[in-house]
Amino acid sequence: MAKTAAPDHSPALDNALADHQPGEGQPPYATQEGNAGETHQDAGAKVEPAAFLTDNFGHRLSDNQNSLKAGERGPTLLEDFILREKIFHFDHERIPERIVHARGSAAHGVFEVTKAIPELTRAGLFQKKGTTCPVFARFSTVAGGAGSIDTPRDVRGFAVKFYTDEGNWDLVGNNIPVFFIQDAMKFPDLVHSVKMEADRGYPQAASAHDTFWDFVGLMPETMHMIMWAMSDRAIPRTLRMMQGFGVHTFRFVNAQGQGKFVKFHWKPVLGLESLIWDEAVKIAGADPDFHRRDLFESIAMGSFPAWDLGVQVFDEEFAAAQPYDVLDATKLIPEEDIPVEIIGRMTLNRNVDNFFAETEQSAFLPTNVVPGIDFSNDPLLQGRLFSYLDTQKSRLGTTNFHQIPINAPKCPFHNMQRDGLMQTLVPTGRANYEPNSLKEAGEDSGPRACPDTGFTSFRENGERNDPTEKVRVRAELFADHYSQAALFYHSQTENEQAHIASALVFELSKCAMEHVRARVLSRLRNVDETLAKRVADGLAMDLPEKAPAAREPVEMKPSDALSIQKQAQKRTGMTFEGRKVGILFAEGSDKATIDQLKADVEAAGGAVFLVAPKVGGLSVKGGTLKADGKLDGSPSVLFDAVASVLMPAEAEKLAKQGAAVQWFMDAYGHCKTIAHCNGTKVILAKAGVEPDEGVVPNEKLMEVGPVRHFAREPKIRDLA
Ligand code: HDE
Repeated sequence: MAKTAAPDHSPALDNALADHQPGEGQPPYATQEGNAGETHQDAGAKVEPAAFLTDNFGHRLSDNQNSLKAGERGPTLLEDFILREKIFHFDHERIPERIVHARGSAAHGVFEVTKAIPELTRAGLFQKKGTTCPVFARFSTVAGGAGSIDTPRDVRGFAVKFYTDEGNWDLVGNNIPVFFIQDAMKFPDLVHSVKMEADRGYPQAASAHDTFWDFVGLMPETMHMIMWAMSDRAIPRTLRMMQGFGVHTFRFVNAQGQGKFVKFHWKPVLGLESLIWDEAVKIAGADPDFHRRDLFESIAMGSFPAWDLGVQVFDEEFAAAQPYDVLDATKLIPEEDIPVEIIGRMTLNRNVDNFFAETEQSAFLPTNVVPGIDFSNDPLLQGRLFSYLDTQKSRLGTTNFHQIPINAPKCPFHNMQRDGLMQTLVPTGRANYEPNSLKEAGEDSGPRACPDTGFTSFRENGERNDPTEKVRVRAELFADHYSQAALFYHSQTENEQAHIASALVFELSKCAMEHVRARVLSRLRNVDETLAKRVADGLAMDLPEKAPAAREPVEMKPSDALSIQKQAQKRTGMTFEGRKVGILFAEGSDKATIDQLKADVEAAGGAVFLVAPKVGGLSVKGGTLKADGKLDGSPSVLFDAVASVLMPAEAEKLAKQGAAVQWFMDAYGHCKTIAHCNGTKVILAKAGVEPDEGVVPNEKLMEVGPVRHFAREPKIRDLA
């Protein structure tokens, strides 16, 4: 169905559209010219009117009325992907409604600055009179569900999203300047008490019931707000004639870093108007959508609602002199004490095109502030700073909810956040971390922080002489990055140090960017000069200049607890526990020897895995023996130590097999204990196994244990 442009919308047009049934009496395919939406849709692009009906993947549908059946009266076929997609999508149409403020109506508009206030805030928006920015405003009731009436006695949400050049600023307020509670901790209790009662599921959208008034009676801090909620403010005549308030005390910060407290006010150009309670009740029956319809129709008719944005600005001195705390959201500042200064006007001039895509999916975040607007320590506000991001993720189902067009900023946004459910952006390159030096290799290195123009929190809390400061810094001692790196390195055995050097050489050899290798070497010089030299040699590179240390490292006494090998040397007993020994046997091997080895290892808490050229069962001296694994599928890397029991003739045969030779070569190369019988020697010789303390007759297996014999390593491997 063709989309209706908002300003043309009228009940008459509604009827005309309802009568139009595309598909009925038409050929299955419309003409080529008619298919305006044939081009692909970019993410977030408007769905253009189109003549061809397709499924979600662009396949044209020939019949959208009848499911596919096995014969006229037969069962529906599972094959019917068209039916399945249509029903499946329908099944998933709903998302969780907002926990509070579920019932809302919204519109697009524009905000224009009518008074520049650079002396108060560095926010780009407010630097020049006449600056405009697009806005999206959503008005809501609080307690009722998404389908509830528009005119209950309730607070109204007044949330405005400013799409500024410096990012979104969300002023998420109410039509009442104070709130029920003082601390975020009480919010779930407040909301539970006012929503429909937990056992009976009613009343809907009403505060006139036991639990709410029970809460009120027990929480005297609600009294001020109760005055407002019981006043005519809670039954506005129209959304267009109610005030809005930021409620909390916020902070303006100017380019010099000076801060002032600020409270935000929206004043309706049409003035304030409320209903009489009796009217509100009757309207609830006569037109439950009274406010939604009123907003939509006013805008559609070109009668655009407008509000002036005003500010009450004050300093710490004023705050300290009041008989109330400006951080307490149950208090207002009388306009007689601090007048409201008007700085801009919002005009709502465009209805949403799609209620779900825009109004329902809009996500407001009090944390959306721009440089020059900051928070105060109001404990209610502080709780909100956490809550909204969390709720949007669960309501919209993904951390990428900011990509939904209504939530996306209209200025560019770049960062290294990646992936996640429903990712619609396609970032290119590999700069998904920061810092990076990919630029030095001629690659795109991605965006960087901008200390001058980026958001910085107002440093001094300043409220009631709070001595703490908000800072993004690390304490001075955190600047020592090398002392403990050196401590670790110097605590290792010679062998372990060689492993570290080898690992660095291996890893950096895989690193194709030479400037990166050089930078790491320059840092290693702060850890240990010989290590740096060793690694440089391994890479065939010259040692670069030593990197300057942010803080000179200090000498620390080496610690044996940091070395695996030193720990292993100190360990007594238990060496077989949790370890596995592979025993190689073949045709004719001596079963008694194998059984004895197995029994000894198992008695010591270890496990044995029998390896043979064939698994089905070999005849051995003393019976038949089945292997747990075939030789070429059970390499010695799977075991902590190996043993072998072989008749000389079988050993001769195995010595010609790569798998057998490799079995011992690897065990030797990996510094493992090799216990063996005499017959095995022919394979050991072929595998280059030289006698050492870890190459022992089978009888010595238990004595030596499944430990590593690192003394062997220099013989077999050129350590960097
Ligand atoms: Fe909200 N509030 N709120 N609130 N609030 C939500 O966020 C919350 C409070 C307000 O049109 C939720 O997206 C906590 C004060 C408006 O989409 C949720 C606390 C004020 C809207 C939430 C408060 C508001 C919300 C529900 C106490 C006036 C609707 C869905 C610390 C200044 C925005 C959502 C829209 C919505 C939490 C108190 C205004 C659950 C925890 C005070 C206008 O995140």
